[in-house]
Amino acid sequence: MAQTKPPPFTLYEYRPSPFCVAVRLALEECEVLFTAREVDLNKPRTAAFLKRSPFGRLPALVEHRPGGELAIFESTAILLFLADRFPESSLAFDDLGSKAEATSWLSFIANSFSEVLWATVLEESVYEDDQKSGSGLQRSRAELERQLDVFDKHLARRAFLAGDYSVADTLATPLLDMLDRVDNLDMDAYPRVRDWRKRLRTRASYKNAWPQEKKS
Ligand SMILES: N[C@@H](CCC(=O)N[C@@H](CS)C(=O)NCC(=O)O)C(=O)O
Repeated sequence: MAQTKPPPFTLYEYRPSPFCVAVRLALEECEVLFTAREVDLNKPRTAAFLKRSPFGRLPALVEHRPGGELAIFESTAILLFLADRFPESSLAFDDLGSKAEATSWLSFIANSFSEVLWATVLEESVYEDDQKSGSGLQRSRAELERQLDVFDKHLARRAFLAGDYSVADTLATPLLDMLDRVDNLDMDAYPRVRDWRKRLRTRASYKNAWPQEKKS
């Protein structure tokens, strides 16, 4: 009987995590086959998993190579690895300049934008009243709106953060979806961000990321 080869990648993920969604999207952008393994955050991580992701966090990606496995943790590291690993894909960089530009935006999205967005969502819709800090929410909300304004102005001259579609947009995609969880955010004030989000959602990677589920 013919043996079918297992997919060359395994993605360890926690489905609701935007960082895991971004890696799934990147794998779709590269059109590579992978096995998805959901990790239960409530259970202790196995020693084998901690070898792949030393802090026990998701996502982690493993490439199965003839000489052994290559494990990568941290979504930004995984996205940059895939961009280099698949030079024919939409994630690949044309040259050092375009890599530098995309990496700048990727770093901002991964650090400043994601931090302020999480802080706002936690304060507004996750924390109990006794955990909330009114001044903390005001600060993060104001900073979130300031950042959206900068993105909006930046996108006046380009369709994606670094001109062409890049890993920065891949990581931004699930984080922009989190804006739905921010109370009374008027996206009409950021029309280019709204259109950018729409563009990202029409990509095949977004539609194909979860084959059994229909995407609106
Ligand atoms: N900076 C990390 C963040 C990953 C992260 O925070 N993952 C969460 C899920 S959203 C996690 O694994 N939490 C479990 C834990 O910290 O033990 C990345 O970009 O990959």
